[in-house]
Amino acid sequence: MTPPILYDFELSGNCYKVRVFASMINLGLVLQNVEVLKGETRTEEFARLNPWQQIPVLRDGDFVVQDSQAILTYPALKYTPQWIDTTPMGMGAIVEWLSYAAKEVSNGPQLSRLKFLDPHEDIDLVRAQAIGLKVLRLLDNSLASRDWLCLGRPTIADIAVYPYVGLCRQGKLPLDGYPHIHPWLA
Ligand SMILES: N[C@@H](CCC(=O)N[C@@H](CS)C(=O)NCC(=O)O)C(=O)O
Repeated sequence: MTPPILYDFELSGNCYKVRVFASMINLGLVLQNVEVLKGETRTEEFARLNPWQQIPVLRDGDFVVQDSQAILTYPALKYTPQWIDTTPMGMGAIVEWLSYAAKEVSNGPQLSRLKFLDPHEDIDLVRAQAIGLKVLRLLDNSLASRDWLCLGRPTIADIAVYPYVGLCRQGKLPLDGYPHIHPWLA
């Protein structure tokens, strides 16, 4: 089997979601480095691959999928259905967290970290950190009564939320005072 290609950038937490999931399910990936900071997502060639001009992008043969949440669903359904759920309630529970990863976790911990990685980014740090604090508080509350985000087992919901929460100290969002997040991250 020819391994799928991940258009990847090492510092990107969204790419990290895909790499960490692939490693957990033993899915080999060919990593194609895209130098985001040098503008390689802004080329016409890259726009033909992903009109949104963002990484990560996964190519598996002729099939191309972009957006880290969408990418996680693809190998989960194809190879490891125990990491996803196709019942109406199970899918609803997972997609709820995927959406939260794509909006609140992105607008909070992801943007806070990006502002410290690249101070020239036009990011409202006060707003991003306020959202980040809310994300950490709600996540800690959710994990107070359970080991995994939903369905009582690890799913792609956990993988989607994990990277930017694990890296949130880089956005000056300390993890002290969130006792339930630590064992989940570990
Ligand atoms: N919703 C997308 C967001 C992807 C995203 O934010 N990608 C960033 C890197 S983490 C990117 O490609 N930035 C380059 C740009 O926007 O020019 C996902 O979850 O994959």
